Amino acid sequence: MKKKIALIFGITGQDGAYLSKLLLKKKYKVYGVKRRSSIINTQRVDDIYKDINLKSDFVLFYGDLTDSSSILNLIKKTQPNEIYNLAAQSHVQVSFEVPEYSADVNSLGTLRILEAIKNLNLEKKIKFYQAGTSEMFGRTREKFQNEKTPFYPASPYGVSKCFAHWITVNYREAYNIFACNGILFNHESPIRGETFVTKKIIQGLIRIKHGYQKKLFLGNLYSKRDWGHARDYVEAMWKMLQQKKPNDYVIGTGKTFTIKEFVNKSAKKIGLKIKWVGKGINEKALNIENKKVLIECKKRYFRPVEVNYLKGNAQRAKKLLKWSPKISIDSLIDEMIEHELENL
Ligand code: NAP
Ligand code: G4F
Repeated sequence: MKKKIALIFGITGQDGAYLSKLLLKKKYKVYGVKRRSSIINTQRVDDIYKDINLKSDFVLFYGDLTDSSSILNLIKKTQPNEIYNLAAQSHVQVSFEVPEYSADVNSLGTLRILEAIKNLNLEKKIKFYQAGTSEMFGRTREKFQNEKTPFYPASPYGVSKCFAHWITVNYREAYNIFACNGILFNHESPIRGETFVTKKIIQGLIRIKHGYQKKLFLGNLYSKRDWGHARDYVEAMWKMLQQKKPNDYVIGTGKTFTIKEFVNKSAKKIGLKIKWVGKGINEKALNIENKKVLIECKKRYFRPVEVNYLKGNAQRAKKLLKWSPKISIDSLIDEMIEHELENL
């Protein structure tokens, strides 16, 4: 039987790596798009990558979401059955510093892929997945967010992803493209980027515990996030494209914790006894054993406007995709700690 072909934009990222491994296990041929960088940055997929001169079901090409011609050429060349658009300037805080670039990649990049599918007359052949985000709900006041919750984005990143969401809906309705939006809540893993808060906390606390770092500096301790594991979430992406009809799906755990609760859980598992003192920007965590300050808050890590509360209701995914998260927040933290200890 002919293998299904997947083309993944954002293959070098956290989700790109987990999705590639899932699709290879399902016997797909996986093509991935990587950006040119001055130093090789394929660490997350090095374990499945073979020399380009050898035969392999995992092949990488250069391309960029800001470059329409590279997108068109790659789709033409690879003739995929499924395209996963995971590429993005994905850091919320950074999007306040590079708003125009974030919109170019995240919004127009999505449009460029959809236009390429249309212009190549591949609307009937290709199924398209767009990596949407709970950041689109932003400053919502709803207790749980689902597919019907209105968007109220609170960053250039969130706004750019709203464009990507609606243009995906628009191309589905206008040109009958099988296009799905996954609206994914935060998902983490041992290979999460170092500047996202979960990785930063676990890496920082382990380094402190083993004497490689003195302090950890954080921002807002009181925002709440619904954290799942990337391995579970890429399975939902794939399931969306295996349905009879395209649809949009919220993917989350239905549980939410503050950053401070995440610190407390992680510190306990790492074997650091901490005590919080002070208020606001002066809030600190002390090491109970030697009274040294381990964690401080710094204004630089606070955002111009914050998304205070996210909690997903993934009932549609449960019913239609038969998807629900398997990995708990405690198992996620355990796995991240184990990985960090191995790399210490
Ligand atoms: P990530 O680790 O930051 O990966 C982003 C990927 O996009 C990387 O491969 C990056 O390449 C690539 N990329 C960035 N700019 C590009 C450009 N101009 N052209 C081509 N590729 C580009 O993000 P992730 O956590 O895997 O998330 C995957 C997707 O899901 C993103 O779209 C993100 O916005 C979205 N999302 C993530 C979460 C989450 O909690 N993780 C939740 C909801 C939605 P480099 O490696 O070269 O930087
Ligand atoms: O880990 P974060 O940077 O993730 P954020 O902003 O929720 O965005 C992530 O999840 C989204 C899904 O909802 C994705 F779409 C997006 O691509 C990305 O993957 O921050 C989480 C929370 C925020 O409230 C932030 O203010 O942690 C707070 N925080 C506190 N101190 C910090 C820090 N965040 C970071 N990055 N660094 C800190 O020192």
